[in-house]
Amino acid sequence: MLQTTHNATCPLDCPSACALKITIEANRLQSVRGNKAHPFTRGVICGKVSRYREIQDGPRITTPLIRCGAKGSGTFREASWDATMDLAVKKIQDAMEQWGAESVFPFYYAGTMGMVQRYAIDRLTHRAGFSRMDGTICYPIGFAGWRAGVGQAFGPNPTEIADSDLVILWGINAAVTHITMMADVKKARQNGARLIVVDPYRNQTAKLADQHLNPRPGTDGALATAILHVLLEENLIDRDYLAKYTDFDAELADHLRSKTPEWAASITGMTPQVIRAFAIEYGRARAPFIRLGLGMSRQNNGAVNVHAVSCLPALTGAWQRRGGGALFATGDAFHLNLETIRQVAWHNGASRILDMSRLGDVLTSADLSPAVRVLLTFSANPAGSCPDLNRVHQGLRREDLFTVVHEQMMTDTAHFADIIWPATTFLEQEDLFKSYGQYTLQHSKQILPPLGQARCNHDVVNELAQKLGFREESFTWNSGEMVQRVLASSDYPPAATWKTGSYLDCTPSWEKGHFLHGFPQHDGKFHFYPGWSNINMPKMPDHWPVNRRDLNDKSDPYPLDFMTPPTLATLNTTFAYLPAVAKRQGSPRLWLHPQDAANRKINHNDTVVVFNQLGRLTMLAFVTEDVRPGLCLCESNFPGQAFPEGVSLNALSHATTVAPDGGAAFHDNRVEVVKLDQTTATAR
Ligand SMILES: Nc1nc2c(c(=O)[nH]1)N[C@H]1C(S)=C(S)[C@@H](COP(=O)(O)OP(=O)(O)OC[C@H]3O[C@@H](n4cnc5c(=O)[nH]c(N)nc54)[C@H](O)[C@@H]3O)O[C@H]1N2
Ligand SMILES: Nc1nc2c(c(=O)[nH]1)N[C@H]1C(S)=C(S)[C@@H](COP(=O)(O)OP(=O)(O)OC[C@H]3O[C@@H](n4cnc5c(=O)[nH]c(N)nc54)[C@H](O)[C@@H]3O)O[C@H]1N2
Ligand code: SF4
Ligand SMILES: [Mo]
Repeated sequence: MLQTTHNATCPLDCPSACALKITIEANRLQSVRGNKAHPFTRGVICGKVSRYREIQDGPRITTPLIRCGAKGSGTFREASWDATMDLAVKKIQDAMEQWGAESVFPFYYAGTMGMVQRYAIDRLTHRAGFSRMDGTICYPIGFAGWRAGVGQAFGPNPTEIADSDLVILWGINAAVTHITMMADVKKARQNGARLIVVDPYRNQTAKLADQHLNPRPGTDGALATAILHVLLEENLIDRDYLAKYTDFDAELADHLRSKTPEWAASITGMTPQVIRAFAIEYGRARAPFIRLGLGMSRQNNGAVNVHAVSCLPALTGAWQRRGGGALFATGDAFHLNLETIRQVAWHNGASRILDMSRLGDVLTSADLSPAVRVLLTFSANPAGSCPDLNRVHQGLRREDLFTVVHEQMMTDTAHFADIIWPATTFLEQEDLFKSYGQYTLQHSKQILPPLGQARCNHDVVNELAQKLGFREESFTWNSGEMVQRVLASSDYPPAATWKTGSYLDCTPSWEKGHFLHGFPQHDGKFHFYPGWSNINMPKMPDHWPVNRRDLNDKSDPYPLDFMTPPTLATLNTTFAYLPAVAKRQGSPRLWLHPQDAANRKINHNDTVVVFNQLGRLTMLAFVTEDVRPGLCLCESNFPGQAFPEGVSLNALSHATTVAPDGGAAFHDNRVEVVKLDQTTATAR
């Protein structure tokens, strides 16, 4: 049989956005490899996507389904697209008539990062006047922190890390979440650079590092501010740079005077000596590079912490040197005009905006008027990924809520559906991709026919819109036309003319990436003064004590910090529903320090119950010194069925709105842990 090889882009919500080489034979996927010619991928991809056949040929949903058992029971019967579409249209029209268009709530995220598929539902939302969604689940906390100082989400090319003499991976578990970048870290080390990882636990990346610094979660603001103090005290600063490129002034110098390593030690749980040595090593390095992660931002004070860390290269002027500076994300470098896809101009501004991170509240609050009656979910698994998950499940169980789920797999969310529509995979649809960790714009054509009756988001949205009576032209274009229109309206050449075949290099110039012509702020300067819109936030780099641990009152009597960072085997909850992956993952394990385990008479592999005011989960104890005393965690992304409670880790995550722009503080929760047999009286 004839084999053919095609270019594609990994569609998953991962900063690497790898360029792929897809081999097919007789309309079946044979292999997925990294594109060796691509300047960032360089032929290396992760194991899970190289095994993508497990999804492509795996337990996919292939026909529309209608619920036939009790809500949430997961029993469905096969139905046709026409019948399910007509039912959905009727439910939407009824809801619009009885309660208004805002009673319909489309919920989506980045199951596919392709612009055309991901944002398709927006134009229907805007045209119909449905409730709009505030997409807070991942990015806004960190971005607010970065934007406060630097201004926009771009910076040096991450491949420049290879030229650094001190690489600092700060709150990013790159060996798991951004493996492609580790190639440049490795090159830097071969050239003699040291690698320091700043992370509350000894994660996969910390295990590879020359040094692991382990502040308590949510204390990076204190650590960074103390480093600023030492740099100033030791005169390891660049005064010319500060004057030309920043808003540094005497008041700030004064403020920093009391922020000693001793002050930070009491907050971070590190020693003053380690903090001072770190600051001096940073100040003396020729070109230190800090890669900040989203992980460190998932705290109630995350924005303040990200901003404080971003101040370090501004104080020393490290930005000016090849291999030096910092990077948080790259997405603002692309300047894509997505209006053709999203049609933001269509909404009249009157329709309300609901916060995706507070879905439990949205679905169960008696105060919301009109209540949500129809929930349409695309490319997202809120019944696994949203905080306060018991409340989300409670809402999804409502008999007066009609839920439509467009999915590839029978996820936790699909279980709660009234209708399930089969979704295509990235190999079965066309799209355009930017990235949040590198600088290439990529185009992927459809390579395989849809499996069964699967359809892409774009086509489903167009059909739904037409059946609802909307006649605008953009509901008639196909995915390929959409790609062309977005490129043309963004002043990019047509994809067919790209010399490399599937990507365009959009890396900012060296001067731009290092902000040598100024920072993208109104005054062209880096802002040590963050100018938060929320007046309760600190005026200058500092520790902001608003985390769960800082509440320290009767409303939060749980003694252990609890985090839920991702693992290598899954990408959020994608892959988690594959039997082979579930087997590889094993049971959920609670990492617990030996001291905390001993205090509770818990032994390795004991069954434990982890609980707080939001819920309880049963797991196996994993007693290890890789977490510090007072911290426990479970590496996340298990399906609900992995726990006897039938609900996943976010049963323990608070859905508190995070300042200044919203978000979910997934790594800022508190719990208590007991051995299973002692729990009945204490845990609920
Ligand atoms: N294999 C795999 N890759 C992924 C994902 C996945 O699920 N699996 N998810 C993708 C997505 S959607 C995203 S957004 C990215 C996220 O990727 P990252 O930016 O790496 O974020 P996390 O993995 O959530 O957390 C990274 C680290 O932050 C640490 N951390 C938590 N709180 C703090 C803190 O207060 N201070 C500091 N210094 N560190 C802290 C955690 O311990 C963790 O080790 O990864 C993407 N890549
Ligand atoms: N405890 C805890 N919770 C977290 C996090 C954490 O670190 N800890 N991380 C958070 C973060 S950073 C994020 S980004 C969110 C992610 O949360 P979600 O956006 O819910 O991400 P996934 O769980 O990957 O779900 C995406 C779903 O989209 C489906 N999908 C893929 N492609 C397509 C397509 O083309 N069309 C359609 N219709 N469906 C498609 C996949 O099958 C998958 O089930 O989770 C958050 N939740
Ligand atoms: S999940 Fe990330 S590392 Fe794996 S192939 Fe996709 S983009 Fe690359
Ligand atoms: Mo994310």
